[in-house]
Amino acid sequence: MKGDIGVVGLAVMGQNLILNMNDHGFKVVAHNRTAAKVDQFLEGPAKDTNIVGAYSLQEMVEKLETPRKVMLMVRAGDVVDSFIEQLIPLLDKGDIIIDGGNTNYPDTNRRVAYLREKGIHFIGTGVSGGEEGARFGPSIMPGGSPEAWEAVKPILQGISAKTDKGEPCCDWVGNDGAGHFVKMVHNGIEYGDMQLICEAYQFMQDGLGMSADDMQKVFADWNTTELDSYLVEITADILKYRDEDGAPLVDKILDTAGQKGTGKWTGINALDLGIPLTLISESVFSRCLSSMKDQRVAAEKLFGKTVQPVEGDQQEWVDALRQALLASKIISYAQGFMLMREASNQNGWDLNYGNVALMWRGGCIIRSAFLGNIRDAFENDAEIAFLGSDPYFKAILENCLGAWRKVAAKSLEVGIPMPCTTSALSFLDGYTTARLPANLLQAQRDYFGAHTYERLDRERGEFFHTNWTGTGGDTASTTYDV
Ligand code: NBP
Repeated sequence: MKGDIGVVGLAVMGQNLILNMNDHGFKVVAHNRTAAKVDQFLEGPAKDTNIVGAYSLQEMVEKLETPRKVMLMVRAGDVVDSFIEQLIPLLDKGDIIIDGGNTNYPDTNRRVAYLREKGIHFIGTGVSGGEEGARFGPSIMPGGSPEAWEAVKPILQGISAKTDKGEPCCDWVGNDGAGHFVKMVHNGIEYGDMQLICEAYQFMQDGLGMSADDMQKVFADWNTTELDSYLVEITADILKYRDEDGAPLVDKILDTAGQKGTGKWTGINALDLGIPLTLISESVFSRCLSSMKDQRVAAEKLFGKTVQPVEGDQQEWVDALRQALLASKIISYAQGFMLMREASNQNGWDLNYGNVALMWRGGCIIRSAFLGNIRDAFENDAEIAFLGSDPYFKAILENCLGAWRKVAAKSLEVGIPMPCTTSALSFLDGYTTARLPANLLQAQRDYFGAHTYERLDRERGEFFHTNWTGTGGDTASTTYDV
C-alpha cells in the first residue's frame, strides 16, 4: 500500500505531525535532509507504527499515492524554495506541495503562482500549538491553491485540534498566502497576550510586592474567568515551578526576550496596510527594549529609578488588573481582526472571521474561551468593523473601563512600564473620539509643505491650501495617501 502523504523535515514539528497522522490512520512517508535522522526516527518514536522512511526525495515520491501530497516541515525561507526546486522534476501535474512552516505570506503568494504555472498545487499552512499541538492536535490554517483543499482536507482536519463540540480547528482560509497571513496575525496576537500577562505580573510583583506563590494563585483564579486561556494557565504553572534550591525558577531567568520575526512581520503589515495595530506593535518593541539589558541596567543606576509601592487594598488592585488585562485583550483582538479585514479586502481573500476564531479556539498557543465569543460576534455580524462594538464585548469594555484607567494611571504614577495596557486604552479613547486633533496636524502639514486640507464646512474630497505666512506661494502639493 502506498503512502497517503510524505513529510519532509524530521525536527520537532515534523516528527510530531507524522506521529499524529499515523495515529489517525494515515500512512506517512518520512524524509529528512540528514539521512541519519530518518533512521533515528524509525528506530525511535516511529518504531512499531505504519510510518515508512525515504532516504531521498525520489524514493519518497515513488512511495506516494497520486495525487501526491508532500508536506514540508523545514526551516522557513530559502530551504523551502530549495525543496520545491528539487521536487518539481519528480512530481506530476495535480500533485500537491504543502508548506507547514512559519513562512512569511508574500513567499507563499509567490510560490502558489510559480507552481501554478507548472500545474502543481501549493498550500501554505500555518500550524500552531508547538510540539504538543503537533503531536495531539494543532490549529491548522491552510491557504493557497483552492483546487488542492479537498485532497488534503481529510488529513489536515483529521489531525487538527477539535473544539468542545468536535469541530476541527482547521478550515480553508483563502487563496494564495491567506493561511500564512492568518497564522502571522495569530503569532502577533500571541505576542500581545504574552506581554499583557507580563505587565500584570510586573505590577503585582513590583507594585504590590506579591510573591510567586501569591501570583500563581491569582493567575490560576483568572483562568476560571473570561481570561480562561492556555497562556494564563501556563503562567500559573510557571510561577509554581521551583528550581533545585526550592526558589521560583522564573526569578532566575534573564529578562531578555527572544523573537523569531512573526510579531515583527505583523507590525510591518499593519504599517503597510495603515491599520493602527498599536498593542501588538508595542509588544514587539517591548521585546526589543528587554533585549537592551546592559543599557537598562546602566540607565536604572543613572536615573536612580525606583518603583513606588502601590498603596491600597491588594485584592482590589488585583481585580482591577484582571479587568485591565481583559479589556486590553479585547482591543488587541479587535485590532488583529481589523488588520485581517484590510488584508482580505486588498488581496481578495474573502476571509471568514468566525472561522478564523474557530480555528484558534483549540490547539494553538492563543486558544481561549474568549475566542468562542469572538466567533459568536462574527456570526451575529460578519461585517463588524470593530469587535468592541459587539454587544458582549462592548459591555465588558464599559464595565472594565474604570478599573482599566485606574491601573493605567497608577502604572504611570509609580513607574511600572505597561505599554500594551496603556496603549490599548489610548486606542479605545482615540477610536471613540469623534474629533481628534488631526485638524491641527493637517494645518501643520499645509503650513510647511502645502499638503492641503479638507474643511468641515465643505464636501469631503475638496482640498484647500492656505498661504499661512503670506510669503508662501499658491501652489499645493499633490494629494495622496500612503
Ligand atoms: P526547524 O525550523 O529547526 O527546521 C529543521 C528542519 O529543517 C530539519 O529537517 C533540517 O534538516 C531542515 N533544514 C535546515 Br534547518 N536547513 C536545511 C537546509 N539548508 N537544507 C535542507 N534542510 C534543512 O524545525 P521545527 O522547529 O520542527 O520547525 C519546522 C517549521 O515549523 C519551521 O518553519 C518553524 O518555524 C515552524 N514551526 C515551528 C514551531 C515550533 O514550536 N518549533 C511551531 C510552529 C511552526 P537537517 O535535519 O538535515 O538539519
